[in-house]
Amino acid sequence: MLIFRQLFDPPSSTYTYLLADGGSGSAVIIDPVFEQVRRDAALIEELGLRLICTLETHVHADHVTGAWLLKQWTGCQIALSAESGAEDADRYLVQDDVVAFGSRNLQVRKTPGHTNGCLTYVLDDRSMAFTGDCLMVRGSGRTDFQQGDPHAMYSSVHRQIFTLPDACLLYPAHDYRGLTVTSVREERRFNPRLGGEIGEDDFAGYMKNLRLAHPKKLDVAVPANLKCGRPDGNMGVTAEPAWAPLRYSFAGIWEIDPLGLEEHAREVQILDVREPEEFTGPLGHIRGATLIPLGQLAERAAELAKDRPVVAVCRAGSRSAQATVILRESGFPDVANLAGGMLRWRAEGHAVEGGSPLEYIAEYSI
Ligand SMILES: N[C@@H](CCC(=O)N[C@@H](CS)C(=O)NCC(=O)O)C(=O)O
Ligand SMILES: [Fe+2]
Repeated sequence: MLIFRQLFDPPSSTYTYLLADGGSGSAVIIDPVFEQVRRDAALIEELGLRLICTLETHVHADHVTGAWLLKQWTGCQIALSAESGAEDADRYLVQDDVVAFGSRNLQVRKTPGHTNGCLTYVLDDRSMAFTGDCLMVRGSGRTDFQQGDPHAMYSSVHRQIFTLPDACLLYPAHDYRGLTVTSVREERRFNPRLGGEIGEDDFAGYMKNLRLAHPKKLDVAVPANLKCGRPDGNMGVTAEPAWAPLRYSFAGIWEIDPLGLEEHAREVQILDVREPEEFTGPLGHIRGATLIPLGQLAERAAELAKDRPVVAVCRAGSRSAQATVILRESGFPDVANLAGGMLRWRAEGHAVEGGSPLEYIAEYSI
């Protein structure tokens, strides 16, 4: 079974693709974005996958790749085109190379035109291809900088992409209108720059008159991407919160496990956001917890100190997740959610004030 996810970075309109072999859990990620590495790593962890390789479709001009950072976090390899000019990769890909992940693989096709080192990755059964900034949905990558060449792009599209099966789905590296996917059949017919009877010189004429502004991040992105996204010094690397062992979820919430909270209970403020009758009810509450029901939190957040981390707690961990969002919006820098709430806290045997023994609590009786 193939696991497939299309992820989006709104500031740069970049698509990142996660592909994995369900059997072995081996995964690759195509065109990760530096600022989204935390999100992508959380998804990989939640799906129980092991990242074996990052793949670039090209040296991007509009965002910094997350390849280097993902390698630091997961120990994966970094791969991109042998013609990229980039240093620090583990694997330099050429035409017809095969990138295996478990029992699945991607085949490498050279598709220069946007840059010299542009690659298209084709899934083993030719049902999907990742075209980078070569062929886009009813569009194409620009050809006016980074060794761009409309003649090379025309040939790449016609020889390497339009020769795939009609039904092959095509996934680009960007879309500026929110379009997510297309197919060989559609683009051969309807691509306004390259489809139908449009010839090479028609395409070159079109591309010479695109008149796009240069990407805003060009001067930062290209040098960083020529080092696979390795930042200079510590610049740009967001530090992990150091006050307790936290985990970032794909839902966008920092979480702490019951054991982590037990170990750091003295340094943090525990905020219980349940209703008063729950606070004094059978599940009990954690010693020292401040009770502010979720519905009152936005108005009463000032009752908490901003210079000490806050751990939000509720019954099962969902209302308290929202409490962390409200606290962040109120300017609290260090907040986390108790994963699993009081239910898990009690199930794992941690102490409470008040409450009933587990065997008398309905939630625990089977
Ligand atoms: N406005 C964007 C630039 C977008 C851009 O130039 N995108 C490139 C891909 S790196 C492209 O080929 N665009 C083709 C198009 O928009 O038709 C930015 O500042 O980052
Ligand atoms: Fe690009």
